Amino acid sequence: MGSDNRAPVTVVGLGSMGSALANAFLDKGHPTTVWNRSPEKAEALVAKGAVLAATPAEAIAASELVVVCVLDYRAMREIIDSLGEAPAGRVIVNLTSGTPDEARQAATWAAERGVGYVDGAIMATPPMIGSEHALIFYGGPKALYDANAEALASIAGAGTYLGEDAGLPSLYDVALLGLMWTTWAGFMHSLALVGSEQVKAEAFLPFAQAWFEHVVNPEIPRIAAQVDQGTYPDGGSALGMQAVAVEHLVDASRAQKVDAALPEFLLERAEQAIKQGHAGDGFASVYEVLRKARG
Ligand code: FVH
Repeated sequence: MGSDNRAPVTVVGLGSMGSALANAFLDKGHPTTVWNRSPEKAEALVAKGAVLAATPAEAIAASELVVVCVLDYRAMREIIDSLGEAPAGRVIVNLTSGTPDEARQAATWAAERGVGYVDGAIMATPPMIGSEHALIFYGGPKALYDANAEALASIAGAGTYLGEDAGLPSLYDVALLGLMWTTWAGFMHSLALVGSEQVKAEAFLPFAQAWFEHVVNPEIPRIAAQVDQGTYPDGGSALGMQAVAVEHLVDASRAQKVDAALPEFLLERAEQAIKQGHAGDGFASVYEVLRKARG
């Protein structure tokens, strides 16, 4: 499709992310209608060619494809409910972050009203939007996704369809965020430890980077394969031995007067896995403890 016949798009919500989305649609030549609760946030986009709708109903009437990106699902539902009548013939692509349950409830709510609904989770920051590296996960009816995939490629080159289940994008989203935060937390705990002896973070950094490159990252595919197979060969470093090393980490953290909660959590879960019979298995066997909610 040339830029003069790009599909019209409506963007509802012009916070940092919604503005970036609208901006990317405009950059790629989509006739773009926008609406935001605080209309002043639309000024720069209007100067660039966007049409500012006076109401959500007017915005949604303007395009078959309606991208919603507001603070949370409650805000999204408030906006759509304020329409009164269901927006027939529209496809809502909801890029608001939330939980898998919220996404599935929204999909059910949309289906009951005959509204097309695709859920999405943005794994990018606003400056990345429009680039080939921006990743957005999508879930919902495949026909609806396929019909809008070309337009959605304007906001994220790495759009990835996960399947018919609208809850999967949010599940992947929270899983990746959890990975990011726990990795950062582990790094910050290591900095707190060396910092307790006045070692500068930047002096320690090259060792942490090499550790990630040569030890942490290469282990990830092996852990994934073991988790899928449900068997955890120790590879020469059994959990029983590693738990003793984690105990050193707990003891050293306490002795250095550094917050020990993170390694204590790890030790407690490793000890539980050992109690379940995994002392001779690899570290990945802790997965068997983490995957079950504790009563
Ligand atoms: N920004 C980021 O880096 C992350 C990247 C990953 C995905 N998130 C999610 O995107 C959603 C929107 O985030 P945002 O960064 O645009 O957030 P804000 O700049 O705070 O803008 C919030 C917009 O939501 C509107 N809004 C809030 N409550 C209501 C409501 N009750 N009714 C109507 N609109 C509402 C708000 O309007 P206003 O305050 O400007 O009038 C903004 O348009 C979010 O789910 C992130 O988790 C972003």
